[in-house]
Amino acid sequence: MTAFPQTIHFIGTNTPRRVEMSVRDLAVEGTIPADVEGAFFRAVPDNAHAPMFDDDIALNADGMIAKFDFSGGAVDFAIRYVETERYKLEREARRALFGQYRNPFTDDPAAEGKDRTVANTTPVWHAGRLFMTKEDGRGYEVNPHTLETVGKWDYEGKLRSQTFTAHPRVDPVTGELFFFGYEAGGLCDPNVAYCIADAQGNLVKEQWFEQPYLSTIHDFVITENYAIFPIFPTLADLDRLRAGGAHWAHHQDKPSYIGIMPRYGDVSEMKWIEGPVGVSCFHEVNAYDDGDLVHIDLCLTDTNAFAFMREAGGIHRDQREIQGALTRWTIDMGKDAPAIEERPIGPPGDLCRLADADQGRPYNRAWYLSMNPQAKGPPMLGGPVGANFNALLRIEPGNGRVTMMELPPGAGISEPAHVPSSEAGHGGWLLTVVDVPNSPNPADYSSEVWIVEADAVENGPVAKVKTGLALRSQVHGTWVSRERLDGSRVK
Ligand code: V55
Ligand code: FE
Repeated sequence: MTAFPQTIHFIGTNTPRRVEMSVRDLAVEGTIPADVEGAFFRAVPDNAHAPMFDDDIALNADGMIAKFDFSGGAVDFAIRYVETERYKLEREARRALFGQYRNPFTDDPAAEGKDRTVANTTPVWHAGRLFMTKEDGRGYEVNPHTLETVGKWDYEGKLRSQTFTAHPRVDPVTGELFFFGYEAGGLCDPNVAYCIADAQGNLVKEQWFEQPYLSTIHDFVITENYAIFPIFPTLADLDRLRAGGAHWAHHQDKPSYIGIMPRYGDVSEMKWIEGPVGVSCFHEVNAYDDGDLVHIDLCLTDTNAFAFMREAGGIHRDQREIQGALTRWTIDMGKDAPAIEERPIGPPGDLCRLADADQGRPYNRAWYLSMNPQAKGPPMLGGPVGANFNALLRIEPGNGRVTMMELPPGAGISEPAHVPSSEAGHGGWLLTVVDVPNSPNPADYSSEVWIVEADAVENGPVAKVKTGLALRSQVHGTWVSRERLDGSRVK
């Protein structure tokens, strides 16, 4: 085993842990609410092997699926690698064969023509199946009980797109899964596949359209009437890839766009609306219709939040200098030439969470992570961009009211999952992993799951699950109720 580079991608909460395990009956402090019955799944990039290149990044690490199972107040933990084609080849070779993030021209010849996806971004639950997803390939189905990999998911051979987003959207009323895949036809293909799977999980629609430039489309949004593709000027280039360069480079001088079409319509109805120049966004909170108006709420920044995507575009700015805001874009679809009207609605931040029932509908609260301006000392190292968030915010987008949950000094927090309550009028619960430092050594911390009342985040946790472990940072997480787990396709 060769050593891991000592960069932000492999230190702090990005320290490679590489351990598959299961632990029963974690220590619980406080009382777990009766509503919290089911599983909190997390997608954790964690390299099985040291990378081929010293400038490798956390987004290129093998996907692990982790599960906190909550049952009658007891909590069990398990974590396993997603056994992708890539993971299995490298395990056999006992070394990395796949090179730079999303650049097949940097691979070992033994990897030629093999599927490069690492399924490391979001656990997705739909129609009784659990998938691990990454936007550069198709999802992998995982057994939600054992975490064994079932295999690559292509809708029984029906899906044409070679890629599947890590951010599909489930309509809470119809149960349909709306999703897309960019670079749908292969590396640097400008086609985007827009797809719908019905509530039973059958692929019922797949249409392809061309985007105005070759951008990374990380997320999208639906409303009751529209499918909306916000795109930002972080672009791919085949010649740069052939020369061994980065997949993505941010272009500070190019505009953003919104592609908007009727959600059950034809891609020929897509309207492209130009947005502000140079901005970036990875996650939209939500969108909804309000007569002819369409409101889209985004975690917007004035440049790309990932240093490696900025640097590939020649943009050299310190992580702490990046500006942004939770931002509302409003479009009047009643106009012949609709334009984007922009206003800030909350502090900067990312890794947002919406109650599932509010998806695509008017809503009055959401949660996301931010930096507490009062926190003393630097943020905890690690996480996808190299610095962890240290505050959980609850926002009421209608009136701008913001409440915050603070963390212990030096702690980092990851994206919360929302658990609805069975009690009428109760806003449910959030589950979030908090990494609490034990010593000045950035790899020495304890990972805890905090259970927080969703409408009273300022009160702090009602219970903490203490793993006694230092877990590697997740990207996204997903809550799946006991009822859904019991109804899984794979038993
Ligand atoms: C993101 C995460 C990815 C990726 C591209 O959070 C974008 C954004 C974990 O992998 O490949
Ligand atoms: Fe994401």
